[in-house]
Amino acid sequence: MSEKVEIKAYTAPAGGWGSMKGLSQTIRSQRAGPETIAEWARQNKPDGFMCVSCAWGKPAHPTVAEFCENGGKATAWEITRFRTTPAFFQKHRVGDLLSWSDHDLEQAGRLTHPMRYDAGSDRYLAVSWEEAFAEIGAKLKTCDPKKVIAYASGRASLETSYMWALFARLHGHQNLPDSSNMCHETTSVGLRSCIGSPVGTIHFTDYEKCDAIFYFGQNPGVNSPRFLRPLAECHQRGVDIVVFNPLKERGLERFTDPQSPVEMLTGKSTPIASQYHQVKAGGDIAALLGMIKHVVHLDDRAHESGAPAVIDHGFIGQHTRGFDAVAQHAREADWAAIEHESGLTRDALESAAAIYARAKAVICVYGMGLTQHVHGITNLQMLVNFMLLRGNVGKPGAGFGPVRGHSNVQGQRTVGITEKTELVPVEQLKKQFGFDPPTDEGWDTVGACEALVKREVQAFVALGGNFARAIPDHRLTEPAWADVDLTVHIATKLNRSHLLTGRTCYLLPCLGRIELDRQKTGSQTVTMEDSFSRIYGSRGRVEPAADTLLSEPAIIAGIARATLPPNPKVPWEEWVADYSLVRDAIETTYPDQFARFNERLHVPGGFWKGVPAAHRQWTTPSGRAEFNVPKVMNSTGFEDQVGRMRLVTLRSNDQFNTTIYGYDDRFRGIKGTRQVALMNRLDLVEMGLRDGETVHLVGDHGDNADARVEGLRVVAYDIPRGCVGGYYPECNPLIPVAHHAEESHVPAAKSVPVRVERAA
Ligand SMILES: Nc1nc2c(c(=O)[nH]1)N[C@H]1C(S)=C(S)[C@@H](COP(=O)(O)OP(=O)(O)OC[C@H]3O[C@@H](n4cnc5c(=O)[nH]c(N)nc54)[C@H](O)[C@@H]3O)O[C@H]1N2
Ligand SMILES: Nc1nc2c(c(=O)[nH]1)N[C@H]1C(S)=C(S)[C@@H](COP(=O)(O)OP(=O)(O)OC[C@H]3O[C@@H](n4cnc5c(=O)[nH]c(N)nc54)[C@H](O)[C@@H]3O)O[C@H]1N2
Ligand SMILES: [Mo]
Repeated sequence: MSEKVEIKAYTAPAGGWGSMKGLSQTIRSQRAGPETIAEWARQNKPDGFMCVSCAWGKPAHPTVAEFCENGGKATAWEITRFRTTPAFFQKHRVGDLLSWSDHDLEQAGRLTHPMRYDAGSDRYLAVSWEEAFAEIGAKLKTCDPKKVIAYASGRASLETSYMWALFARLHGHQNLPDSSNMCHETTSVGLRSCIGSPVGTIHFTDYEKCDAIFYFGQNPGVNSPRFLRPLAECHQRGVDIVVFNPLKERGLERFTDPQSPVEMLTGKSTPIASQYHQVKAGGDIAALLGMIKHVVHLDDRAHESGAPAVIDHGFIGQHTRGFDAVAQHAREADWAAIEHESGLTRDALESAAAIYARAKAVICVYGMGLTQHVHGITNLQMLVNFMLLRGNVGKPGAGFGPVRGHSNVQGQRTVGITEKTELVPVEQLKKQFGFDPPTDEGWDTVGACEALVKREVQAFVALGGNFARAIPDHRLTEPAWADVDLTVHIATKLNRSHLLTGRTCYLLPCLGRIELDRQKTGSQTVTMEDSFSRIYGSRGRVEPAADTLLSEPAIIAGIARATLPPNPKVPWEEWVADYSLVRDAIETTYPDQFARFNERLHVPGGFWKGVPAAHRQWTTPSGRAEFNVPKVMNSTGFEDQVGRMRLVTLRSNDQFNTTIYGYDDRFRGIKGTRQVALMNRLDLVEMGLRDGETVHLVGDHGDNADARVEGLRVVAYDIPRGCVGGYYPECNPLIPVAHHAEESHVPAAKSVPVRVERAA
């Protein structure tokens, strides 16, 4: 906690002066110089660098300031004046740093030197890069490759990610969990099984062509604020925006464009949602079923009266499979059950469905509110059912718009970071690099957590991120790190994962994307893929935080050369000298998606890697888009019981994942603390609790009945009954490792069974 706690409803729109103030606070807190302002001007521009925050699209014709409050914060946070030097580690023992908050650890600044943990003094000590690579390589050589994990957070470039995945496979494993496993893996698995393509199907320009948007469980005001302007433009064009979210998120209610002098000076704002449905956490399956039921009903009625059909039977006959069973299931569904499970009334769902039934082109947007549930796949299947009814995929202005998280998380999967053999061009790799890639399935994030808890992991090497903090069940996972032989973290800033040291432990500082990356052939460009499957070049220009830093490709090459026998087909050193050679290798491995890669990387607006479903090519086993009858009525994966609440873990406006910029969640009116439990007023009355009182959240799942997060302040909040909101990652100890999405294994962080206990 950094400042005075203040909890007061915030009434201003998203964007506007509030976002300006948010930016200036970050500039001050990072002592950022004029270069930060200069970099903001280059952010997300064709000749600039691609934002290190989210994966939102980079338009071909950017605005003057193509960055948002949170992208601006991310830039200032990376090019901060603060440094975490060897002197810092001399001063602070690891045992002491363990008591620091996530905010304070990263606030210490950019890491500058390679460091090795010394258990005797409980300190990190500076080492040379040569020593670090030599020891890491020697240890990795002695490990059973099947017990080595190579984690990747979704920020690393396509070049880095390709080298990373190749290094793992050359070593003999594909234990390649990545942040996507905690995020949109439900999209990868769910969309692939229904429409063949594992990613969104829309183009950026489809927002100019749609006439309705159905918007589930994504918070653009905080997590993708550059989306707010297209949304406001949609509203101004008369597009209906129908939102499903347990919380009233300000960015979905109204927005003032900070780049519009008129709006800024007059205080005018544009409303966003035309309907806002506060669905229960885990209630989307029922909400979608209710809407499907109504559309089927309207279509049946039209059929009887000879009026034009409401459902696109032509599309369904030509392109899909399984419609009749879903239509029949919807006809038979009981409104009382739908209302109970969704927390929404029949009237509300029918009026939402009426918008859908008359819209000619619908985009469906979604985020973690659908993917992070035990039955997240069923959420997506229901979304697909809904969209197929009127052929809303593969036509202008229509399709799926999952909003991805990390700036290159989608791209990492494209270039081989996956534990699944069927997604890897094994024969091509074999030919290209002359080795036999492993074909047994590797560990994903849940697999890695289970192996960790069972003490099966020999080495854990992380390309960025804060794995230990982002994963579930810290109670079981945190103590397990001490039993890992080798932990290695390639990172820009200090975080808690670096303090949970293995028997041998290295912390390797790298360049950030905004920094100039000088190699033998000159300064280098890297590439990213955004939420719209478009690929862009990104060039850093800022002087590196220290001259002792290496680039991520150089660090991977250093470790790989020390670990693997020489292979003339894998020219690590030449790749590091010239990243365009890595792009050539990527093009050879994935010729369809990366044709003429080096030529096209500076095309304004990026180049499109191609998504078959966007052309109505269904690469499913049946060759058709699949309807699926839901087997469950909600996505929680547990029974309702008296006293059991659904915990929804949330991001504040002042964080990027486990990076906590500050303690001001402006839109929710919570300042100075993250130790809160947001609850419905009626639940408080029923439990005899007062607003502002201190409570504990206690696990209520067979696997974590003794997990607790203590000392939370109750905030009476506009949230459906039976739900409680708390912050991620503070509430992660309450999520059991086993509580994850079926099939995709994404931890089910949006409905966790908990009980609320009054503090004594
Ligand atoms: N500033 C900033 N930007 C970020 C991030 C960040 O932390 N900070 N993180 C990045 C990453 S990695 C990701 S994955 C994305 C995450 O971006 P989002 O997908 O927006 O993720 P969350 O904020 O976790 O949750 C999204 C919304 O889901 C709602 N929700 C919860 N449960 C349910 C439910 O059962 N049904 C429905 N319909 N809604 C529900 C919540 O109220 C919340 O508004 O953002 C990326 N961008
Ligand atoms: N309860 C709950 N848990 C969740 C979620 C949730 O909604 N609820 N969301 C999940 C999601 S969607 C995600 S994506 C994960 C996030 O999990 P991660 O991606 O592992 O976590 P981050 O917080 O993004 O990682 C921050 C760290 O990345 C490092 N870093 C920053 N920039 C760079 C760089 O350029 N290079 C390198 N090498 N390192 C860098 C810094 O050291 C920083 O401390 O968390 C998941 N966990
Ligand atoms: Mo994410």
